[in-house]
Amino acid sequence: MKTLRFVLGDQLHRRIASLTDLDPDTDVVLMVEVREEATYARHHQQKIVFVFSAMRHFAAELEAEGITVDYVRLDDGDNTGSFTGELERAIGRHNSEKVVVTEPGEWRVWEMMQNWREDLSPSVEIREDNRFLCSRTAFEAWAGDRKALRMETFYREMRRRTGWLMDGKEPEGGQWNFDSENRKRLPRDLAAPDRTGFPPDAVTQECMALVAREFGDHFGTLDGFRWPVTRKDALAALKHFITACMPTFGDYQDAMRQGAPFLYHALISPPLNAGLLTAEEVCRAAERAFRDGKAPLNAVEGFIRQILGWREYVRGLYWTRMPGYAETNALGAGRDLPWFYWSAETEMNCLHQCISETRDHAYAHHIQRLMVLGNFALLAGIEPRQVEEWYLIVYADAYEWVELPNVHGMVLWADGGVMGSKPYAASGAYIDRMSDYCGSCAYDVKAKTGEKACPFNYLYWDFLIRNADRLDKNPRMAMPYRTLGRMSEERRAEVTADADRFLASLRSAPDSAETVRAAPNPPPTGKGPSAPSRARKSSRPTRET
Ligand code: FAD
Ligand code: DLZ
Ligand code: SF4
Repeated sequence: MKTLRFVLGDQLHRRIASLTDLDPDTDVVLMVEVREEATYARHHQQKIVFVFSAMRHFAAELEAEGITVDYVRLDDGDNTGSFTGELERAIGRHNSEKVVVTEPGEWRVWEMMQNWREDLSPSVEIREDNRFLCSRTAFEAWAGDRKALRMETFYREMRRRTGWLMDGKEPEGGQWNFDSENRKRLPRDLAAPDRTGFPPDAVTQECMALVAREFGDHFGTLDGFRWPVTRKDALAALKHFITACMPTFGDYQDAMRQGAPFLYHALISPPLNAGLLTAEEVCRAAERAFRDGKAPLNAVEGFIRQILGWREYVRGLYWTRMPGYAETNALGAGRDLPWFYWSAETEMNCLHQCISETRDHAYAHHIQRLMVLGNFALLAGIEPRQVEEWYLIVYADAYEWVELPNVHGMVLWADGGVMGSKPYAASGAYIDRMSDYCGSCAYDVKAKTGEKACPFNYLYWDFLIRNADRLDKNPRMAMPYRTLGRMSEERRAEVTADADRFLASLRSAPDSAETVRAAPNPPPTGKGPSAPSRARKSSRPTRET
């Protein structure tokens, strides 16, 4: 039977479910570069280059094995621009009797696949994505009727299930979690390790030229592109991380330093999410480093928890709760995304640094995403949809299955506590403790009120005041609300006045044409000059607050 095996741009693994029983004599692998995928969210330029170049390399590797690949390039004159259009054309070209796909990473594409099953004449088989350590069905069984789905409970179950970092039935070292030993301040004289960058080869350079031509008005710069685009290079990046960074990963996992965007982080999320690496081999490599005495338990446990725990957990949560998950807005946040998220033009140095690094590398590490960029969006009460669209656009590793729970649940608490028992709200003191940003800031992190005070300081209390009716009964928020209760009326009024003044000064569109030119490739925002490309369709249930 002539089977058409459709592989998407984030499914680039030789043993992906849709390729397992491939017959090179009869079957054709279909891969397509389509405008719709590059623009449903106006992705960072580096993200598009990464996906296209990784797809082209993967196709070449399959061909080198003797497999027939039908690869449609973006600039192919007949390209219809969408998955559905290209699949229909390919079915006609190959007279296919059957189509095999692997389930996608986004609800949007899942809905498309359901339509293919109904509308197309060859049968369409959708296979479970075999790259994850917990299947959608296994997660649903674990979730059952639980109201709150806590990562820590899930993670322990996964440790038992895989046997990783286990000593018989007990966790290695007698504890499940070693975070009390992690998350130290970075000593000033400690130099961050070199990053293994992969200079663009000829294929990547061709993709860079294409993206500059077709998507040059998208957010982000291309010059610093150093992502691994083949499995070979992704494995080299993993090896470098395990030997050079893993031993210190836990200690400085939460640290931030001006001019050092990568520190001890793995930089593997784009290749991992695209299929160039698997979660299993990454976790096994980390565990081996511990067993061989090359990395301490606090570091290895902390790292494995990110993948076996957080990564699997957010995916399970996404598929269990979609499509309704994206629609909630538990804190009723409705402010527009400030323009500086695109231009990096803000006097708040921490935000300026994190946004500039995001623009230059399509990357920011976890704490920058959570405690600087996310914390600001939470405290300022920015509308979840606009924040989510921003995160989906700007990071090379962003796909909705992983971006949405992290932003909607972890950062914005828009799910009302499904994911986290309380919002991760913090004042400037946290950023000052974990970074050197405050030393070069126009604001004073120690000042609590007034024009020069760090905006995080009064926004934090203003957030608690604004959301008292939603949060003050939360047992995990008892302490800050007790402190707020002791605050004088005069001080509360100062907080509110500072916050109102500051929030009123935020612009959701560029101030002037001058600013537009100054901003690198400013994309249209939700309220900006041109209409937004909505990441998600409006076919969802109506918003609850
Ligand atoms: P490291 O810090 O070295 O961690 C190792 C690996 O652990 C990562 O590669 C990643 O695969 C996994 N991991 C760690 N934390 C998480 C997490 N919370 N959820 C899922 N996986 C995790 N990660 C994405 O892959 N795509 C996203 O779109 C994404 N959006 C995020 C948005 C917000 C607001 C936050 C707070 C986190 C987000 N993350 C996302 C998780 C995390 O920030 C990135 O995975 C990490 O920064 C990638 O860099 P790294 O490979 O150097 O990670
Ligand atoms: C992110 C992305 C981009 C920019 N372009 C393509 C593409 O042209 N072709 C393709 O197969 N995949 C692309 N992707 C990845 C898809 O968006 C991803 O497969 C879906 O979002 C499902 O996770
Ligand atoms: Fe950020 Fe406040 Fe520190 Fe400035 S003072 S860098 S705004 S935390």
